[in-house]
Amino acid sequence: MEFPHLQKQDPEVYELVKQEERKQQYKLSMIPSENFSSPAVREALASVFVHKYAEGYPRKRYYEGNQFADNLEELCQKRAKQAFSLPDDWHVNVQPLAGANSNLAVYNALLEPGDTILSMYLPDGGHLSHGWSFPEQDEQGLEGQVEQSIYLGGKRKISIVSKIFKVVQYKVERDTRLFDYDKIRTFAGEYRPKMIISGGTAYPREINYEALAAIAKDVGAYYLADIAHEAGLVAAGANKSPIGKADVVTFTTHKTIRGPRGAVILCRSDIADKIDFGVFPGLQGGPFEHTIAALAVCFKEACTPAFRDYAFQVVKNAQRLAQRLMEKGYDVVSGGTDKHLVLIDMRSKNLSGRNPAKALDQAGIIMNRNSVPNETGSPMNPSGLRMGTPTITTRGMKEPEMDQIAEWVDRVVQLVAPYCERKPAEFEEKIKGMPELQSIAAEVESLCRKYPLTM
Ligand code: DSN
Repeated sequence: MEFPHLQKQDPEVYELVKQEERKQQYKLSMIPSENFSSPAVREALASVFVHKYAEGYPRKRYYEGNQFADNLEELCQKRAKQAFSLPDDWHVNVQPLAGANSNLAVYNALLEPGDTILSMYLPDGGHLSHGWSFPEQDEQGLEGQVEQSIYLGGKRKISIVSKIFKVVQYKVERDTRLFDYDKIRTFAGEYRPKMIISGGTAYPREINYEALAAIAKDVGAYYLADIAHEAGLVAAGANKSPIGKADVVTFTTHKTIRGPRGAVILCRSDIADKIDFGVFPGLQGGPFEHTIAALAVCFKEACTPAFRDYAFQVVKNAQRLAQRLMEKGYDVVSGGTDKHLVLIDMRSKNLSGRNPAKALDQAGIIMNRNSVPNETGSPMNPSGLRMGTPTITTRGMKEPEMDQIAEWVDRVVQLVAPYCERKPAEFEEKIKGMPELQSIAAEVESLCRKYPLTM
């Protein structure tokens, strides 16, 4: 994209934009929650809709001058319905500003302070916006501080959700690192939540939506399926859909669905008024109509055969990557993936996630350190490495490139493993300018040049 006005008026910001652009173009971005949106999405995002205040909902706004914003928001809702094949008795709200807001709005709409939420344990791959509190001090790590299958919350409330509600969290099983739905049923019976939540950031397997919906029904709870990570895969049919099973579905719009940063709530029509009120005026002010413009473009793209092929390839690529890494002796959590992400427990290599992730960045491969099931580390130094295929698949990469990436990951890890015991600053000093890492970075750059991004 050209930025002639920015370049002239503010060269400092312009240069930072260009630096970020170069990084995205010539490094492999493999954070699973990221993606590259199309130029059309970004043009809509930069449009004059950024100037318009539109508090309220289409045809029911608080300010005048919203004729086009109304048409736009209705178009966006219509396209969202198409993209997710929503039944007639489901409703769409495209106004949440971000994923955490969309979840807060749902709690605001359907719960009372002090109610119990049953959600996924954060270190097993849940999400902060589903509630999180630490048992004691986070620096001490979690091992030995929590029960094996259920977490009743700790004294140190990290997320506002844990301050407002009582949050109980189900964990994955120690051996399989998968959910045991019978245990979740037992916990639901015991703790009687008002809401059960599924979804998160690092659970590599599909969720059994039918099972959780049945459990929620039995205990009289709402079931919220947060599909922020999988939304694009669900829209394309590459992952199963919770629509029609859960009562409410939330998702962010910049991950696998490849739109602008934002969020959407889908829900049964009978709770639509509560949900809308929970968003505005319950939580937010004016919606970002420029984001809604970009979202409308994203949903149109998501209905194309090309997007469907893309989503299926995202999964194939992640599965290939997981397979190759397992062949190299890495402990891939749950033995593979059904989705766009691969989670490795680095303890099998006597490593943690932090320093290998730093070294991979030097080699042009951006992944993130992450907690894993049975975590013994701390939030700043967890035991896992998380990687995803959405952005590299957007570039057009397929299975042969996944083989190459697995090779590079392994080369980098082997190269720096002898130094990984060092303190972060010493480690970074040691790897700075390491010729072998630079040489891999050059190989990565030439692969990226073969699969350029449309900037
Ligand atoms: N921060 C996102 C992720 O990386 O998964 C979730 O909010």
